[in-house]
Amino acid sequence: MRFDVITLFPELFAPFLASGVTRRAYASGQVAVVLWNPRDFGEGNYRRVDDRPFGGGPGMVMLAEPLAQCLAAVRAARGEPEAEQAPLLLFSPIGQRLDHAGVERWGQGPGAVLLCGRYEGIDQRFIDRYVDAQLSLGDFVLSGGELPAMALLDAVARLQPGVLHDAGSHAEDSFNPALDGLLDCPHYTRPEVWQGAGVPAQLLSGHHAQIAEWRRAQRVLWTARHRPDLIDAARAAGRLAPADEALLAQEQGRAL
Ligand code: 9WO
Repeated sequence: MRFDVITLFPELFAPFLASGVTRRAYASGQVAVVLWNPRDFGEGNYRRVDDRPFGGGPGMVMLAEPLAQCLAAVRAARGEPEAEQAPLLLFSPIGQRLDHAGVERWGQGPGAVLLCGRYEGIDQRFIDRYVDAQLSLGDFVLSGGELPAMALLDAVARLQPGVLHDAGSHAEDSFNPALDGLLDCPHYTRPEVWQGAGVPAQLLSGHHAQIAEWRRAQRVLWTARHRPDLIDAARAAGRLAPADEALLAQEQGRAL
């Protein structure tokens, strides 16, 4: 699939696209990323992309016209028939919260066009006319939409076949509803004792069934403690086994 990213700071993406387990997905075009700078479509000799807000106030607002021209160039390059156009996504705190289901939704099919805002924001008329969905990472404000765009790209890229070293790896991720929507279990590596702290004996036992049972119990108990909402969702979806319920009942008895 293909993502076109509209950003005044395309250089922020270079080290991100060239690093980590996802690098090959971008380099091979498995997740193709094409960067576009609205400044290339800016107004006048200074290639202006922003202006002062009507009504006054601090800061600058991104001009609609350079964004519209940039988007037209993106649409032409993608060459999609109008009915099959990839969605234009804007990252903003007023958007719908991005979660695993959203990553799967936006990371399928043709991909998407990602618009990264800067300054105080974007002329609302451009948003009303062209933006298909607004996505939020949470209730906080950034200085630009680039980090959320990279977050979506990263989450999409690691779901692609062959990106993670071992094929089972992301099947076991937290928030993968195909599994059970529970949090991951804690991880340990060498040394066996670090600053006086040991490693759970089950992990050192070499008994695969015992290890799997311990990990499942940890996932259930950690999720119950840290994200009880996810336990409720897992139960509602029928993803908790009788053994999980027994464990939770036992833990609740201990807490009372
Ligand atoms: C900022 C903002 C703040 C309160 C209510 C609505 C808002 N919209 C925006 C906005 O679209 N800002 C643009 C993108 C321009 C300034 C930097 N931008 C931004 C995106 N800041 N923070 C985000 C963001 C995106 C996704 N998840 C969390 C924060």
